[in-house]
Amino acid sequence: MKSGRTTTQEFDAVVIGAGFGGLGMLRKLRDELGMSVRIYETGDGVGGTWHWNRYPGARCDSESYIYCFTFSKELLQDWNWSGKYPEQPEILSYLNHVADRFDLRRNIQFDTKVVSSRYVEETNRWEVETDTGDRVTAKFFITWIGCISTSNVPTMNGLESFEGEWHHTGDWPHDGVDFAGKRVGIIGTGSSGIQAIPVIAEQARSLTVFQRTPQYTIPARHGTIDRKFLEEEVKPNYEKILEKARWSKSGNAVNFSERLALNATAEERKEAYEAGWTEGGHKFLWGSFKDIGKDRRANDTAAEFIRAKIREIVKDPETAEKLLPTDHPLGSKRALIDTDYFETYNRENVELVDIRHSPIQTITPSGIRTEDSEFELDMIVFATGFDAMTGSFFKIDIRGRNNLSLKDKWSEGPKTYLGLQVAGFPNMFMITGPGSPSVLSNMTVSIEQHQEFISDFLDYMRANDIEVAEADPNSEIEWVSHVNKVAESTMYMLADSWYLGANIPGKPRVFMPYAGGVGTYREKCNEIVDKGYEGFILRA
Ligand code: N01
Repeated sequence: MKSGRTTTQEFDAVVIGAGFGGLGMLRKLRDELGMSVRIYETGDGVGGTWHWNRYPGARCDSESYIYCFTFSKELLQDWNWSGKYPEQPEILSYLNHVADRFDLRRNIQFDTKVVSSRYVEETNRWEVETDTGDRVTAKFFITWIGCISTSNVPTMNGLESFEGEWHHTGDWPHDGVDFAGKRVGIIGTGSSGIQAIPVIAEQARSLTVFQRTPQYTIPARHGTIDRKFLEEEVKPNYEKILEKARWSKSGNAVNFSERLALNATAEERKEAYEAGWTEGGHKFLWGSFKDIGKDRRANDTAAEFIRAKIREIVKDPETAEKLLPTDHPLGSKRALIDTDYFETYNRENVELVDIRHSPIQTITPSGIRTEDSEFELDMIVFATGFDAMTGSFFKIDIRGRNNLSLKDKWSEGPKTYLGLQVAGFPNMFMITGPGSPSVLSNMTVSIEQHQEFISDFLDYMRANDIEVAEADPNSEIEWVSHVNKVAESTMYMLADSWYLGANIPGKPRVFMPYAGGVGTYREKCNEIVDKGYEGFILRA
């Protein structure tokens, strides 16, 4: 335990995490409901994901004008993003600006990890303990611990013997990493890897990419934001744009195509895919054909278009062949957009190693040995992802009614009602927990919807003298079954991905987020509210 503070205080609500989720929750509960709130934050600053993920090339893939808080009209009008997609340093500045502008820091205790939180039936309060010795109680316990924040450094023989530096993208040194003159190896080609690879390649002496699964990725066409678009189309129409995003499938204000790839001619398909590739970003998927996400034959037409692009871009045919994704449909893993990812393999200083066919055997003091080669490296970058959605919960000893631990309750996969509450854990709320659209959407839209839902719920409880709110176990069973059923009809079930826990050895294979879409989910939540918070057990 860290030494220093030891306090015993009482709050209306304790919130974990000072990222987008925690900051907005604090503002709502404190400034709109007049509650006493304490946020505990492990880091030494605000930002959450954007505080930790400082790897080169880190940025969000929702367009910047829609990746923001929307509770303040003035903030929306005042803040000017510089990039089409917001980059990590700018998102962090934005969150610092929000924390200062709305005077949020005074309710945040930084450098403090919550180690346990226990519901005490007799008092109807949560007892929260931290690694700094704080023991506080709160009526409401609210988690914003990030869906993708527990870094996964896979167990690899010999890592402790490596004499160079190694880093994980999700836990990147805050004062940066110097690649100059270094032989760098990177393991992983997911969202983080494909962003970092082109940037590291430009700075390092050499870059060796250890790839297990080739990826589909579309050019992002990132650049500075179109000022005219921002000033003339976005800012005067913000409310309309935001409303569209809130009721959309993915939390973005875009138009989805109504056309079917299987009804189009080969030429029409090529034209649509070329247009999407040229415009770039996720519009390649949304704007081309609606059956890509539902019908494997339609999906194959888009997948084959991307494979042809890879063959066209990558000059060395052997490298191009290794980069071709063939073992899973397009969009079955997290959809990716990139800047010069495939082009990077044309650089003299970049080498691609296929570890699916020649797996890593061991890390040696001077590099990495695969089954058929040895690579001398000065640095290893792990872009190997996260123990997503549940990993961060399990780092805290969370106990509900009858001392039931969340870890035990979720031993076969997470069980929640709406991704908001867990039966047996009264007055505990999760912002974008498992079972909500969260990671399948523009996060800020999903986060704000949960902040509003929770805040309205607590207000309703107060107005109606309700002391305890808890998910009904039957509603939880029905919701989990609905989440599974919706997932079954998607491409997501056809790949090994972190959505299914497949990246963590021993993790139950359960599809964790809700794939029904942000708008549908919002509608369900609203119906539940209209029926007096149906599915929740409410007690005076
Ligand atoms: O992690 P990932 P990530 N040996 O799990 C490989 C969000 N995000 O950090 O595919 C060898 O996607 C693994 O291989 P495979 C976003 O939601 C968003 O990149 O499992 N390789 C894969 O290539 C995203 O989905 C943004 O075969 C191993 C890679 O490591 C989520 O965060 C940017 C391995 C991990 O990919 C996570 O992305 C960044 C092993 N033992 C992140 N274990 C944007 O908004 C894993 N791999 C743009």
